[in-house]
Parts: sequence; C-alpha cells; structure tokens
Amino acid sequence: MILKNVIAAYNEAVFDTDRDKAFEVIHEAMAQGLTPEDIVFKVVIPAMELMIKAISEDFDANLAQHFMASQIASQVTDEMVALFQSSPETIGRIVIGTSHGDMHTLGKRIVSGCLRSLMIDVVDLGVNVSAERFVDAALEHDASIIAISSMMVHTARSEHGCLAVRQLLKERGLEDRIKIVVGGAPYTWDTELYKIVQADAWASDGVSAGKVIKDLIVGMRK
Ligand code: B12
Repeated sequence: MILKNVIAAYNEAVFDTDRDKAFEVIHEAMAQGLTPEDIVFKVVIPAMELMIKAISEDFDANLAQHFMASQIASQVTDEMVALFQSSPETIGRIVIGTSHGDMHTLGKRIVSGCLRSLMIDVVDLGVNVSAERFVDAALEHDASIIAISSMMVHTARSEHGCLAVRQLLKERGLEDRIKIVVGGAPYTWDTELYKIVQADAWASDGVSAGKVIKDLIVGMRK
C-alpha cells in the first residue's frame, strides 16, 4: 500500500468514524514498511487537519463526528508513539498536562510522543491539571520542565493555569530549577501570549517542542 493510498483509506475510515477500519489500515501499512513516525506525521496529523478544516465550517454539526475522529486519532497515536525509534540515553525529564479546565488531549499526546522519541522522559499528568499538581509532580519526579497544553484562550490565560504555576514556582523558590513551556492553539494564534502568561518558552508543535525543551535543559545545566 503506497502512502497516498494509506492516507486515502485512513481518511475515509476516520470520516466514517470507523475505528476498526482505521486500525486495520494502519496495521496493514506497517506490515508494508511504513514506520510509526510516518503514520503519526504523514497520516494521522494531516487527517486531523482535514477534520479541523471540516469542523471549522460547521462546528456544531460536526462536533460528534469530530469527537469520535479525535478519539481514533488519540488511540492510533498512543499505539504508534510507543513504537517510535529511540536512542539509549535520555536528555532530561518533564511533566506534561493539559491546563486547569481544559480537556483537549490530542496535542499533548502528540507532543509527548515526539519528546519521547527525542529521548526526553515524559510523565503525563493527564487533563485538567491544577497548578499545585504540576509543581508537586515536577518535584516528585525530579523534572526540570513543566509543559502545559492549553487549547482554549481562557484556559491559556486563566489565573488557575500557567500564571498560577509561575506564582507557585516563585513562592517555593524553584524558578532556577524548573522552567515552564507552553503550547496549544492559543499560542499559535498569538505568539506573544507565552510572555503574558509568564512561561519561559513556547513551541508550535512536537518537533519544535523537543528542540526548545532540550535547549532549556542544557541551559539550566550550565
Ligand atoms: C478536537 C477538538 C475538540 C475535541 C477534543 C477531543 C480530544 N480528545 O482532544 C472535543 C470535541 C471534545 C472538543 C471540546 C471542546 N472544544 Co474543542 N476543539 C477541537 C479542535 C477542533 C482541534 C484540537 C485538536 O485536537 N487539534 C489537533 C492537534 C494535533 O493539534 P494541537 O492540539 O494544536 O496540538 C499541536 C500544537 O498546538 C502543539 N501543542 C499542543 N499542546 C502543546 C503543549 C506544549 C507544552 C507544547 C510545547 C506544544 C503543544 O503541538 C501539537 C502537535 O503538533 C479545536 C480547533 C483547533 N483549530 O485547534 C477546537 C477548539 C480548541 N475547541 C474549542 C471549544 C470552544 C471547545 C468546547 C468548549 C466546545 C463546547 N462548546 O463544548 C469544548 C471544551 C471542552 C473542554 N473543557 O476542554 C475552541 C476554543 C476556542 C477558543 N477561542 O478558546 C476551538 C479552537 C474550536 C473553535 N474554533 O471554536 N474540542
């Protein structure tokens, strides 16, 4: 099955919200030589983008279909990222989660997968994570980065989100030891937003997140 056919068959399965078919297409593609990285970056993410385009034309009408499609994409991504190629040495450890009040999971999962493939240890705290939990978990796991995913403007700007994490780091004297990286749609819409919410850095996707995080970790070691 060549890539073009895999993409067409996977898109059709996702638009039909046929989970079993989507997995069948992916497994067949892998049997024929596509790597897990190819599947996430060349098949799953472009299909998500198509779906996002469709939903932006009629959000309410497509919401249920889109939710199902997101679930399929999340499940496929989870299976694939566990199989990403990796080298033996880890660079550092981060905790990641979706900010307080925010239930969007897919971006975070993709970022986690990319980071793991770049040999960054990732502790996933899930969705709707409070500021206290981010900081406590970073200490518990000896992580040097707190990565916060926010898909909605109000959760990105919320006083319970990144701003509260910054406040806690200040109060506990942890700012030299733990840095904050943010990402998600609101930050791509306003590339200065990360400064307003007092993060140390932001990244637009999983691959650039890897670079930004690696630079921060190396910077802290100097
Ligand atoms: C899928 C989706 C949903 C799904 C979520 C399913 C799931 N399991 O995740 C469902 C249907 C459940 C949903 C619900 C809602 N949604 Co919604 N949703 C979306 C949609 C269409 C796509 C998000 C997505 O999955 N993108 C695909 C992934 C791959 O991309 P990504 O998340 O951007 O992630 C990439 C980067 O941003 C970055 N990144 C992401 N996180 C991080 C973190 C770090 C640290 C870094 C460095 C980088 C990074 O890397 C990722 C990989 O490249 C967006 C529209 C959009 N254009 O984004 C709306 C959108 C985010 N949703 C929106 C809204 C309003 C809602 C609801 C309130 C709807 C409702 N009325 O109930 C609820 C909120 C529920 C809640 N409390 O969280 C709005 C937010 C509007 C705003 N201005 O804030 C949007 C923008 C739609 C719109 N245009 O109005 N949603």
